[in-house]
Amino acid sequence: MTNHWVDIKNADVILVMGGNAAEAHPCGFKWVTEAKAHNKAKLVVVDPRFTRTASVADYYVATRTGTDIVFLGAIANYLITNDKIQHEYVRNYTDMSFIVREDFAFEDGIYSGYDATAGKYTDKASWNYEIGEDGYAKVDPTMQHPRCVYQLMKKHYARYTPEMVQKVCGVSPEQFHKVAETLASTAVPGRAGTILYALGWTHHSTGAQTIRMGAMVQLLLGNIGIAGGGMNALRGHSNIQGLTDLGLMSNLLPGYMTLPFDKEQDFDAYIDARAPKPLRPNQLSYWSNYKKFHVSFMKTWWGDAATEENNWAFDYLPKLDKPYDLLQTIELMHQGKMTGYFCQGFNVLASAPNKQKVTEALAKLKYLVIMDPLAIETGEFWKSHGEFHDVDPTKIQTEVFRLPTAIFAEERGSLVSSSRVLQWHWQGAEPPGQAKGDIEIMSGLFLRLRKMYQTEGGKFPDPILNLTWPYAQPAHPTPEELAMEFNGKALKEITDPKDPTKVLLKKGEQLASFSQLKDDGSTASGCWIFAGSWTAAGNQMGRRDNSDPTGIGNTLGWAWAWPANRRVLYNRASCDTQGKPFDPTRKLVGWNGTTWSGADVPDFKLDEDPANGMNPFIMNAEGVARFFARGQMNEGPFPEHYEPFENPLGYNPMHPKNPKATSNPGARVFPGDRAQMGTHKEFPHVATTYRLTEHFHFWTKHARLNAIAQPEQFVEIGEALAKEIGVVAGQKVKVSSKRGVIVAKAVVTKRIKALTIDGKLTHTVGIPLHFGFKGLTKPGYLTNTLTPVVGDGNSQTPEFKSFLVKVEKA
Ligand SMILES: Nc1nc2c(c(=O)[nH]1)N[C@H]1C(S)=C(S)[C@@H](COP(=O)(O)OP(=O)(O)OC[C@H]3O[C@@H](n4cnc5c(=O)[nH]c(N)nc54)[C@H](O)[C@@H]3O)O[C@H]1N2
Ligand SMILES: Nc1nc2c(c(=O)[nH]1)N[C@H]1C(S)=C(S)[C@@H](COP(=O)(O)OP(=O)(O)OC[C@H]3O[C@@H](n4cnc5c(=O)[nH]c(N)nc54)[C@H](O)[C@@H]3O)O[C@H]1N2
Ligand SMILES: [Mo]
Repeated sequence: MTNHWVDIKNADVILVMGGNAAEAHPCGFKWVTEAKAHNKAKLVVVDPRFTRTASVADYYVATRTGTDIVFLGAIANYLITNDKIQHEYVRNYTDMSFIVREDFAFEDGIYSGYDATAGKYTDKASWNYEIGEDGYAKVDPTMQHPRCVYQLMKKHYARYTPEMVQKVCGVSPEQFHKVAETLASTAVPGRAGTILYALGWTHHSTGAQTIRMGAMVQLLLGNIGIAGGGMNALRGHSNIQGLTDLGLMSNLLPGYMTLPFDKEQDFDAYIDARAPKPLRPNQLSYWSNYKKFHVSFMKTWWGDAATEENNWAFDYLPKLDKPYDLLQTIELMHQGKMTGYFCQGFNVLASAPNKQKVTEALAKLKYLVIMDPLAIETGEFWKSHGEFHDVDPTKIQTEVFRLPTAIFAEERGSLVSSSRVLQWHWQGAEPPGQAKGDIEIMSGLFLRLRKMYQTEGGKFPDPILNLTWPYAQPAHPTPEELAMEFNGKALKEITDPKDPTKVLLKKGEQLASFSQLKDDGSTASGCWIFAGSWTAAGNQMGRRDNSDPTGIGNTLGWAWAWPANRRVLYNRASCDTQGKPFDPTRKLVGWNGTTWSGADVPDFKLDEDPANGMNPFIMNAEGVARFFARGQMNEGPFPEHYEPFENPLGYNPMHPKNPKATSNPGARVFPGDRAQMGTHKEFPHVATTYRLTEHFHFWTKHARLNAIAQPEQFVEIGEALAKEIGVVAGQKVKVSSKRGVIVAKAVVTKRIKALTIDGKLTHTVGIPLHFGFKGLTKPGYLTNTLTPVVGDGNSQTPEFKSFLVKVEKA
């Protein structure tokens, strides 16, 4: 979240689109209720299903899955053509005035740099600003230049009309206008609007661009960086925010640093590529400090073995030939290229797309290790529960090891919430039986591996042998020791550069903030954005002071938020160029003539005089927010609508004559998976998968009360479809896709309506994801028996929310 849960109460308009907060985030949703009760906020919900969130909305619109870029693109068009934009904000704080290169082009769904034979983008150089000889991007403050971002964007979204929304999404122009007008009411400085989203936006082959499109709408309205505004991703597992913060993705290092690619063998070039110089005069470009974050991280992992002479052990880092995301991993496993697989807190058989492929892949492993408190489906994948497919268990050689682990309530430590708040929690119970904590298991593995390298050698033992392991009991590192290591400390005495007699940090002292990090090896920090969470004053995550002097809800004494305990990112943008809050009644920060201060930690240098012209988006080299993604996105600088890989029409209604632009040209599909895509002729119904409040994924079916509340798999179908296939509520239906078949009870509902898409009546089918063959619910099929394997163009998140099936009476 750019903002945080409590801040939702400050909104005048709340758009929930691409998520179902009332059911998947029921506790956080109370802040929507607060905004409605105390602020007369309007709640707008856009979802293919009438959910419990929709049931309390002021306005609900049913739409087709996978088409939100059309809806939001049309909102952008509406705001621009009806002049409903926050002018001062857009002019000063975005790239609207930046001039784009002459060779940039867009035609019939495809951008410049596309290789038609290869079917992909091979040259993204034209997706950039025009850079002058001084190294700065060229701008036209009048925004009249035909190639400035404003003019290009206006032209790009002119095609996104209410009529197009009707054709593609199945939403009438009246419904569209009602949503557009409600959102547009927040374009004035005195009104705030927020967007809450989750998987209905991410689980698509165009997920990342859908989120960008939402952010673009928020920028036009001046809703980023203000109280009651923002782009708010409602995250999933309780600590999934912490997972990405700590870099537990195959291409990341902690604090959103990135691993080098294999063509990046040179350390200085690796750093330079990630530490951009400012693209406009007087801008900060905060990532230019990358080397400080990186060297401090390397000192944490490799201590004295990371020296200036060996480029801080740069050679120890793996260099990526390609991303090793989930879909890639399963593909390699399926090709028989993997020996072993660790499933730690992950039920891959249930949660990854195309269960048949996952089963075949796991069957090719030599060993599979499950670290989980429960006996999960993945550990018994060989039992072949499918009635329609699966593998022959007598031919499987995979050895499965089960290591029973503790669960979070049986451990102490910190969890990072969607609000970026690191909150310390205490142990509630002892783990049962032989269960051990994850830290203990991983430490045991590491110590044994290190011993093997010590005694037997190995190809490249240095990274293992030199890894720091500074814990009092090596087999039992404590959560406190790890938390202090993530925060970081001074490795030498650090003095004030302006006054060397002044000692800022003693040797060994915990860092107070990431502004103290150095690139000369004198500081260590395991995760630079966490610096400040455990300082010399102790554990900041354990703080429980909920005082809120201004009433705006920031509670700066409650736990600790990254970065720097800031609760609203980009909060400098809540003020005009002179540093005066746009809305004094919702003041976050302001300039008082000598310093920035307010109800939040300013997202700015505290003594930065606004007269110097530094802009609020300090993480971007241009200092402003981007409508035009330069090289950053894989399918082009402006979000464009592409159909889901399985779609009910067989063409893209925005580019009906260009098959290359039917689905996202930037998405990745492996050849074997492409052959497993179905067409609307065989599979005429659109399917989407989702959560129920009564279950948490695949675990709570092991708990009796939850199993009683929702005892067995069902499929939701609309009344029109039920009539068409001759099914009444409670009867069984067979749902097939190109990948497999499930059988479940039909719930016939008014909550899902058939939509008319480009003249064609289209039915949507809703399938909850929680059921399987382990636990106390009625044994049944895994929902992911049906889903296709295709990753979003940037994140490689699977397209779980839009694919094709055929529903029949069983
Ligand atoms: N009770 C419960 N709560 C949970 C979880 C759980 O298992 N159970 N899981 C947690 C996790 S890990 C996560 S990631 C979050 C997920 O939180 P959500 O994303 O809110 O959960 P889903 O139920 O998958 O809801 C997605 C919603 O998006 C809608 N949708 C599908 N496609 C589209 C589309 O193209 N456009 C729009 N506008 N809407 C679409 C669906 O109809 C559905 O209502 O929930 C978390 N909270
Ligand atoms: N079709 C479809 N598929 C989906 C989705 C969808 O919407 N539709 N949603 C996707 C999303 S957003 C998510 S997040 C995934 C969820 O997929 P998974 O993460 O695979 O599902 P969970 O059941 O949450 O698995 C987590 C496991 O961690 C175990 N666990 C709990 N605490 C601990 C602990 O302290 N240590 C260890 N080692 N284990 C622990 C639990 O018992 C559980 O088995 O599913 C994805 N798959
Ligand atoms: Mo999730």
